Amino acid sequence: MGFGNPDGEFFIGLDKLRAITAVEPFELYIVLEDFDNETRYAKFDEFAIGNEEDGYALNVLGDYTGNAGDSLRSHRKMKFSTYDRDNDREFNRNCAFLHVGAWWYNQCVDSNLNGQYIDGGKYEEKLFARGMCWRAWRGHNYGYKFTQMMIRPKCRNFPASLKTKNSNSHQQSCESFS
Ligand SMILES: [Ca+2]
Repeated sequence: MGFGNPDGEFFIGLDKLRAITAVEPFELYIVLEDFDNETRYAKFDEFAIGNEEDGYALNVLGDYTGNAGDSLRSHRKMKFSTYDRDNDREFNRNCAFLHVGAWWYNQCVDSNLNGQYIDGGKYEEKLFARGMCWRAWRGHNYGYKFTQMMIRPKCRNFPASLKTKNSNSHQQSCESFS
């Protein structure tokens, strides 16, 4: 079950995300908007997470393209951590508690898109990566005004206008789905 409002603050829920991404190959498209109204994106040409037993790990993360930088790569293969379920690789700390948001933490954080909304974006250094953080663009001490993670099947036949120039790069993995 997801929670929130699909037009506003919304999270689809890990069970549903797992069920969807297990069926066929998916792409992940992340949009970030800062408080200067600049928008950047990060696209990953494959995306899938594990099941509950596997801690909903970020198992599949394909090639990156975009202009926001890749702040998800270091979280690959990590299980999902919440404030009450510490699956990260920080021995003495709980990353989800520390950074106030559930995520696929490693040691801990290049991104934290479930972090706090912080008006104006910039925050004190001691609040390190507590906002909706995507390090590769605006660093650890900035929370974006808007973030969105979108997925879509990568192997179906979309209208030409929706296709990207890289859509044939993984043709082989798509053969059984096209
Ligand atoms: Ca820990």
